[in-house]
Amino acid sequence: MGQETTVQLDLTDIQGNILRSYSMPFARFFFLEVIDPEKSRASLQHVISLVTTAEAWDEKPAYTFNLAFSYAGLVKLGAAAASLALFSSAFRSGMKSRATVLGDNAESDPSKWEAGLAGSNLHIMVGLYSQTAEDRASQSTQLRDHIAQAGGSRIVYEQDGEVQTEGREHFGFEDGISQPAVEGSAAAVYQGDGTPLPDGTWAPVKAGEFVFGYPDEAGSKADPTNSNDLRINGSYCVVRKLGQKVGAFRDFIQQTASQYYWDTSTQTQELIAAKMVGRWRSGAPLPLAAQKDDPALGKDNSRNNNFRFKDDPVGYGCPRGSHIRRCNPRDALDNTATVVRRHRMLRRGIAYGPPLPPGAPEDNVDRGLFFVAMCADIERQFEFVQQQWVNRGDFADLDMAEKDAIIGNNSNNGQYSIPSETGIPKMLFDLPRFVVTRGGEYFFLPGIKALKRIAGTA
Ligand code: N7H
Repeated sequence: MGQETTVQLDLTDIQGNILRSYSMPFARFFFLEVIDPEKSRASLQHVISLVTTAEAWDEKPAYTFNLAFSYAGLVKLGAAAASLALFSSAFRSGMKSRATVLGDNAESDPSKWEAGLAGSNLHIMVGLYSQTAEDRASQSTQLRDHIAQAGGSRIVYEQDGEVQTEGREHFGFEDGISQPAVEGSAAAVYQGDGTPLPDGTWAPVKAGEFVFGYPDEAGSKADPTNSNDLRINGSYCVVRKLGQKVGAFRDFIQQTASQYYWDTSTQTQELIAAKMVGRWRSGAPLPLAAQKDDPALGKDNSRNNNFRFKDDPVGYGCPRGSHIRRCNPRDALDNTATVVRRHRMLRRGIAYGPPLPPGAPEDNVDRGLFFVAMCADIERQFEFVQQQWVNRGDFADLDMAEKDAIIGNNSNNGQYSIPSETGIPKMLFDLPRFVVTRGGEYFFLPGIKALKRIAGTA
């Protein structure tokens, strides 16, 4: 990394899933409605000591627990008005009301969301990660018993997540490779994780972009001495259940190979898939492996994120509209020094649902990504990326109508351009939607001290 840091993060107070990916294969998310605030606060008091913090691990635990609250949840639990007023308007409004900004229309419209994930009663989210399915089952039983006995809240929805074979998500790509390096965090970082500097190195992103109470990239920070501020050492947590239409994605790639490349070989289909994401399924990034896959590069964390886009302004290697170039343009935008680093997020999602076996027809079983992302500014980070970079093309000098081919809210009218230095550029039309929003909410992961205040003990 290119810069030394002096920031001391209070790792004992910050919840663990903000600063590090647990990299555990099993997860379960419980969504609770508070029905009796007093009993619910009392039950929270009992579980605070179980919450996994960002402190270093001598040994990786068998499971982890984290607690997050929606704005409606904080209100219901009786947080003080002066504290509530400090939260952002997107968080206070809730995810459903941000449908226009997020592009949640047509099949992703909140009116079509799963009943359990569409209500305004998602007050508390408990995140459980474990190394084994047995631990997930036994810890879930204990949690359900605790909730039933405490009587302050009821479980309204549960969502399981499982890391798929080789860590691949349902479209078959290696996921969870690129994460912003956070200043002062002890999590492992690799070349390419931070902000590109002109000398070829990378600077970690300021902690305040993700955790309240520390300077952000603009030098501002929430006042850690403000006793009303429940945000200190906490982070917003964007939760979205994103269904993936795997059969439609595979069909589209095959049709594109036939229609635009006149060659349906596996090699051509893999190339088209890679051009849409910006990485081969192995994780090897197109800027470092433009012509053919390099699985060894895909696996090598010291190399697989160490790339930039500026030397390829047209996008011959990695298309300007590809998913990774849109979601983190690195040095591709002229004003990159001031802008891109203000729109980062820590991704902590996990796949859900069974895989669709290779070659199998669409079975209409629900599968996808349980998307979880942490940031300190929902509007500027998550919503900006979703609205301006995912669902618009003009920021990259593409057609306004061109959207992210993987997660854009296309309705059989999408377009996607694949430039080529040596052959005919391809302009694909009529892209369907491959990713559908099935529900979600904005949550907040408080620091431990703030948790105690929410539970009424401090
Ligand atoms: Fe994306 N995919 O499997 O195709 N994503 N994503 N994402 N995504 C990334 O670098 C995927 C979604 C980001 O720094 C990879 O870890 C799928 C949303 C960002 O270079 C792959 C879905 C948002 C990055 C996928 C989905 C983002 C990223 C490459 C939904 C934010 C890092 C592997 C079902 C609004 C970019 C990796 C960087 C990478 C896929 C959703 C953002 C393979 C299937 C909603 C910031």
